[in-house]
Amino acid sequence: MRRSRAGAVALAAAAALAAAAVGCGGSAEAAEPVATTEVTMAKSYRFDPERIEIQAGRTVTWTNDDNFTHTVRIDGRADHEVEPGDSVSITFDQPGTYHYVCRLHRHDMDGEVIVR
Ligand SMILES: [Cu+2]
Repeated sequence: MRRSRAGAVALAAAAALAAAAVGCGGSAEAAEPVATTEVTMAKSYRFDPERIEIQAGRTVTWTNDDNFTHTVRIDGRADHEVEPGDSVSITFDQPGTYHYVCRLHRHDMDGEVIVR
């Protein structure tokens, strides 16, 4: 009896570990760049998707679906304020990796545009 109970506990622990491992894999996958030119400033201070991938010469549009003003400031470039319901479009002519933040919520909101 005691032995089988211990076995059940070990199994439960193994299952919990497996579930945790799956959770890690899921969040790493979410950080993969998404091939799109549309980024939403979604509710609760985030860019969705955070990392995108586009071809050189394409224009990316950020749309603010949140209830607060956000901004898009590509590193080394001018800041763009986006009111709720508004959007801003930026064209990327040169290949490279462009990191950007929301100037107002830089600790919560940042993203990356990878231009091929
Ligand atoms: Cu913001």
